[in-house]
Amino acid sequence: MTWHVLGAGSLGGLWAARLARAGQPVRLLLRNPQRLAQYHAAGGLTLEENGVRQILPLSAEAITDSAPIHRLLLASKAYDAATAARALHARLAPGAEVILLQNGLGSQDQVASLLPQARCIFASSTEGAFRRGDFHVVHAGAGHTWLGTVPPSPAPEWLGELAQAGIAASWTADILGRLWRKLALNCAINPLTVLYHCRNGGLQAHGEEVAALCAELVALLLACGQADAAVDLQAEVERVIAATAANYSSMYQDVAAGRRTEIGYLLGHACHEAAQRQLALPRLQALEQRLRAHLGARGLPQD
Ligand code: NAD
Ligand code: KPL
Repeated sequence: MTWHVLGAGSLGGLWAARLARAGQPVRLLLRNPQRLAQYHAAGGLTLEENGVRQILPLSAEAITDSAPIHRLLLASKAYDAATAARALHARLAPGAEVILLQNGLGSQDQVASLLPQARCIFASSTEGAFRRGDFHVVHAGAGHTWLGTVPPSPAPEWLGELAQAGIAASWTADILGRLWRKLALNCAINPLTVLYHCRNGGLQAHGEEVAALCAELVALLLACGQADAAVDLQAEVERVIAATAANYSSMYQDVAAGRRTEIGYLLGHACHEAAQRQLALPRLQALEQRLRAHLGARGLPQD
């Protein structure tokens, strides 16, 4: 079974390169024929790990091709996932499996409703990768990927292919809990690093604010039926801040580089879910407003 991978960015490129190196059939799905021509001119996808660069001439095609897709890894940003799903709708075979590798929440449901013929598998990953340039991916930090469906279902047999390819992954019956927990961590850390213009460790000077946000996030998780994701949230946030003290958060890096953030699927989703439940979370709502204003002042999308 061919692994179709959209897009050829950081995580998509990392998975595609690893699967192909393990002998799995992989085809990259590129935005249009021009992008495909650029890919061919680059000679393939470059994966850089531990300072070693390897060019992998993976097969690729434009998303506008017509061959049916049976297994898709959708590895776009959350705000691009629905557009990509619409573009691929006609190509997805009945019963196709679609792995949704988006951070945050909200995009998975959008895609699942656009692709009723597919089995959508949600993923939450702690891998670290970035793009050094077009079709050039750097694996910056080993992590783990959790996969599962809503409602829970048995693991697919290809899970073993991931292990053979060196992709550390586990199947979970509680993928929503995993996604909510990561969303809560991101909401407690990332926006403040943008507003205080600091590394994650800089938040140690704002302990009270972090604690107050964690208390509201716990209230939200409980209201959303995510009690397991709420356990010891503040302690884990403090652990992550200490363990990643020298790092800039992903949202900080996006803003610094003038890139769109995934705010709509992180803090925006949290505030939306609170509003749906008429749950007053003043700190979180004020944080969302401050962050949106900050993004707007820099000419960046506020959603
Ligand atoms: P990325 O921007 O590096 O890659 C996304 C790719 O998708 C880009 O190459 C883009 O051109 C492509 N794309 C988007 N729409 C497309 C379309 N319609 N047709 C073809 N290609 C399309 O993003 P990323 O860092 O790989 O992140 C993907 C998701 O994984 C995000 O939600 C992110 O938060 C999450 N994540 C990333 C990391 C990481 O270390 N990079 C870690 C954990 C989670
Ligand atoms: O995932 C992160 C990010 O930067 O996006 C951490 C390190 C957990 C900070 O929220």
